[in-house]
Amino acid sequence: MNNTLVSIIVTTKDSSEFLDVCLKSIKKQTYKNIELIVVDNFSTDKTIEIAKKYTSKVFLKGHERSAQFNFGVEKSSGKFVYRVDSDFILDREVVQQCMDKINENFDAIVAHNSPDIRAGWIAKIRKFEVDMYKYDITHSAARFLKKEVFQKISGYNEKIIAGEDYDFQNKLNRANYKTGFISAEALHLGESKSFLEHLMKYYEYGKDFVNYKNENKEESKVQLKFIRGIYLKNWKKFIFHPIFGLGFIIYNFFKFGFGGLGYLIGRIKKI
Ligand SMILES: Nc1nc2c(ncn2[C@@H]2O[C@H](COP(=O)(O)OP(=O)(O)OP(=O)(O)O)[C@@H](O)[C@H]2O)c(=O)[nH]1
Ligand SMILES: [Mg+2]
Repeated sequence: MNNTLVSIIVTTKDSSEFLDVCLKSIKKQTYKNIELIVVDNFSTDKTIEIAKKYTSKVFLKGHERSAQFNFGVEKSSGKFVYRVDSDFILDREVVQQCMDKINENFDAIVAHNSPDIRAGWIAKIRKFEVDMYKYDITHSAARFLKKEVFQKISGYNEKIIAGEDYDFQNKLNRANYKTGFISAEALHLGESKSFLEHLMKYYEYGKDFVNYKNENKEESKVQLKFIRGIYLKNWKKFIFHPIFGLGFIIYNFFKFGFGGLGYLIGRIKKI
């Protein structure tokens, strides 16, 4: 049990900007019994070339992250599976901590992803927000879990692109699986550098949120709330960092505006 094989599956699409450092951080894990699988959505950049430097298990498969990860799990040999995005750098202890935690009788584990603030001021505001979600099950999603559990809940819903991680965690919760948290983190390098680019991403995600909402009617009321309980719980953060606090509130109006517009268009298209 202490040296069980862990399958790490990285889904990619034109990911050459960060893939090399991502895969390097997987190779540098203190836990060594790792099978690395890359499932690529027909990239036209150097993604495949980079991936092949680190593993021979590189597959081509569409059409988006959820379907690609499910496919990767089918190809895996590990007892545990771990979904790592191609723009993450893992702390060296992440896999070891996941293993230690899962052996304490958990089924799935959350390693917090924190925005890389070197990307710019939007990433700084995002970090102010996202770090409030560390250890909070409502706004987190497990990516490391027992393969058997992954299969029992039928993996990721392939119809969902935005909010697929929330959907997945909600399925785990409904089936009464136990989710634990670790302190080690993943650094999310792929933060938006321009505000407009970021808002357009939410506009696009908004269009797809119809699918997440349909599957998660109750949970979405809390998970997509404009003013979240977790902000109130972290009120001191807003007092001690007033500029970030105010920046976050303004940013949130824009995010919900663009996301909401996308959502309305998505709904109209569905009708
Ligand atoms: N955009 C996109 N990403 C894909 C696709 N297939 C796999 N991925 C991977 O899905 C993961 C997440 O994609 P990102 O574009 O980084 O999106 P994200 O980080 O979830 O978005 P934010 O958290 O909102 O910044 C990355 O590992 C991508 O390489 C695809 O077809 N399109
Ligand atoms: Mg990303």
